[in-house]
Amino acid sequence: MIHRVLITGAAGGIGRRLRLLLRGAYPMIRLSDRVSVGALAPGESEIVADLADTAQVEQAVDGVEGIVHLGGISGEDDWPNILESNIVGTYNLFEAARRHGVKRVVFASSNHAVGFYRRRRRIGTELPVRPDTRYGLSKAFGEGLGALYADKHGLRVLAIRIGNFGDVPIDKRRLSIWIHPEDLAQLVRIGLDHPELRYEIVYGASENERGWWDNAAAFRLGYRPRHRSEDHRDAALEAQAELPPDPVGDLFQGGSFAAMEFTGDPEGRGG
Ligand code: 15L
Repeated sequence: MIHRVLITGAAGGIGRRLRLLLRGAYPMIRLSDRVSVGALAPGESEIVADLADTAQVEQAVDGVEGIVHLGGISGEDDWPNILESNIVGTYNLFEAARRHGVKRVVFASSNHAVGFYRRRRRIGTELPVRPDTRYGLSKAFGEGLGALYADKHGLRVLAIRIGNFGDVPIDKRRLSIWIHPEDLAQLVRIGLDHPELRYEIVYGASENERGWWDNAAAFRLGYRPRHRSEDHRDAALEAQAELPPDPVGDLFQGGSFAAMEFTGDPEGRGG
């Protein structure tokens, strides 16, 4: 049983929601970000830390048993920023976890690790990664790092390829990849608590009838999403009708991320 949990990136959009949803589930939750997370509730503590600074990361992980690693950049950026926040930062986090005997890490990966698969394909977690951005590539790196630390050092790791996090799916693509905050909280708790977890990649998706992902690994671990994207279909499709077509993005699962900086002809590209 995990008692002491660190959440990195706790001041971000996902972090703020998960903080509320995990409240009370673990006796001590330490919240970390580069900025303060604000007033603390009973059972919460805070440490302001920069993931690129090894000494600060060591302090942040000291004494915790589980980590929910949400910290880093959550969209495309230039290489020096991705390198520092998502590659070096995630390495520092896993390395500090090993040194401090942390038992589990739940890693916030992203659908953009596989964003260059075509929308007509249904993909599981055993295909090679097809990152659609430097950001997606950094998430693939984090998944690999998790595998290394699980296999070499016995850390238990769940990498969640989060789709689109929010209260409702906001367009057609998001009907396929949406995850409600409560469903993500359920997956995070599986990552922190499931006795048989060693290393697993799962998709962070609610029950999405139009989904592109085979989430058998999550279901095997007991995941039962409670939210259905089709319940929001009309609003999402209305919102989609207001958007201009995206000749590249509409072909690929990663959408506009795949289209960013794209050069040439999409014919024959992607997986
Ligand atoms: C992500 O990984 C991003 O963090 C988020 O901002 C969304 O853009 C999401 O993917 C998405 O694909 O909709």
